[in-house]
Amino acid sequence: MSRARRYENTPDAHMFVEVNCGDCSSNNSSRLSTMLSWVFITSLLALASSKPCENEAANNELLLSLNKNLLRSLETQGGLPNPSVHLALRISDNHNLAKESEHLNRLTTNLHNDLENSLTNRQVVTGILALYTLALKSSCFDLHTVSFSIGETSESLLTHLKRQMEQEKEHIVFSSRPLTNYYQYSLGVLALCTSGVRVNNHVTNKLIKAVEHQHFTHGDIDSIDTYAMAGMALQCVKNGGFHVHNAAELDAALGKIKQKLLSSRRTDGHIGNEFSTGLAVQALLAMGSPVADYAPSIEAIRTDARRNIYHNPMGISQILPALQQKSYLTVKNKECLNEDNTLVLEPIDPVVVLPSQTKVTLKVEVVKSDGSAAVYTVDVPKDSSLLEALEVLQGENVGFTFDHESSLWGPFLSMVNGEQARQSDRRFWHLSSDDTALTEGVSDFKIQKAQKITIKNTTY
Ligand code: B12
Repeated sequence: MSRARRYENTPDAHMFVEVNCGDCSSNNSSRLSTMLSWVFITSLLALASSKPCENEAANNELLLSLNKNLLRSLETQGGLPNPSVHLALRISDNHNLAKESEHLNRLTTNLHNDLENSLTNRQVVTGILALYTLALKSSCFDLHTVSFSIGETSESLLTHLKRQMEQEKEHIVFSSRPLTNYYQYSLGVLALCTSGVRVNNHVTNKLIKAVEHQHFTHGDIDSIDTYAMAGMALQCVKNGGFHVHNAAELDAALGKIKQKLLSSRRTDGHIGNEFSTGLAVQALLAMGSPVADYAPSIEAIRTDARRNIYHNPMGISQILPALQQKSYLTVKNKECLNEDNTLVLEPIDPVVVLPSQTKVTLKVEVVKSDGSAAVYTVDVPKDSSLLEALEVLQGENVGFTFDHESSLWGPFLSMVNGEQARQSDRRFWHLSSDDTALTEGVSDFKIQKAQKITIKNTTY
């Protein structure tokens, strides 16, 4: 049984002109057709000049197909509507306004009610509240009309978000960490700022200090996603002129973030990994970086997308704005006027994927918090997800049990062999394959070969 919620800079003005395909329909060949010797040369020239056009057409096709996949996910994903997906669809250049408006209705009813319950139960839901705010703002929804009723009191969404940020800030004062994490803290600053709310200087300062002290980690490595989100949040604060008090410190933090992102760029263009590169590009765009700083990373994202790396709607929602050279800051000035309405979903034939006949042997090692380890072996069909493999193993009644919570990214492994890795204790079940950390979770990671999966109760 799974617990928790169920989910299914103006520098945008930087136009990223990478190819010039204005001369695509060259008609030189007709004039030279009588001169046989020239035919060969002109054909070659035509081929060369059509390449940029082909590239541009292929890139546009890719964008459209990712956009459609995201739109399709609104129908295929069960559970609560996903505000991050809504945000990406709304920032996009191509729209299906009817489907987006239907999704907006689901957000303002289903997600809204779920958030109201969480707030009633005094839960800290900073990140999802911030994403909800950004999603509404991206649809030009009047945020002042949105409120939550807790007991007898009704207060606006923005008041609740500000209060959550105060709680997070107080927690940082006592333990140097927010109640949730700095990614969500940054989302909170970004959502308030893009909604035109003056962000409390103390709240911003805590983020600036965290950048200074490099407090952004993901397990035991740097969290590029968090640097990127903090970059967008602080750039918004800077653009809003909210932080005149400590302008030099704010600039220093932005400089440090930019440096971190650029120094984390791999030779293949990725900044961090495949799943942080989209946010990193968005942050560089927001911070007004020159095209050369992010062009290789956009190319890396395109290559990944063509290899179908981004099948999780969350992944697509974070790269799609970057591929269109936009960042989440766009929502600040969004007017929702004269929008395109040409995105249509062609019916697709349902594909029945039969389990592979080929079996692969998986070793599953569980390392509990006291260091004790247990190893299991299970044969599963090739291309099974890790989740499916763990289900098979659990079904064999050999002492292995597990449970998961749902999240925007899908099932998050929370309990193994009766032991919870509690986020309140800053612990989680870390996943690795043959000693290399997985970059995907249990439902996305596919078993393609025999390997040892280690699930280790780890602190972060
Ligand atoms: C903070 C964080 C964590 C924290 C979460 C706890 C906490 N309270 O801070 C910790 C360190 C525990 C963590 C763990 C993992 N994470 Co993480 N995490 C993030 C981060 C930076 C922010 C998530 C967040 O707060 N979102 C905002 C809120 C509003 O959304 P939410 O869905 O409610 O958030 C919850 C879930 O996202 C969940 N969660 C966090 N990571 C992951 C990963 C997966 C696969 C799932 C299903 C859920 C999940 O924890 C969040 C807080 O409760 C994202 C970055 C990003 N780009 O999204 C990476 C990110 C989601 N994580 C990622 C990964 C790979 C992992 C691990 C699989 C790493 C590993 N090898 O073990 C594990 C999860 C293993 C498991 N038990 O199932 C990838 C996912 C990529 C993908 N294609 O699936 C991301 C995108 C980072 C990256 N660029 O690689 N993570």
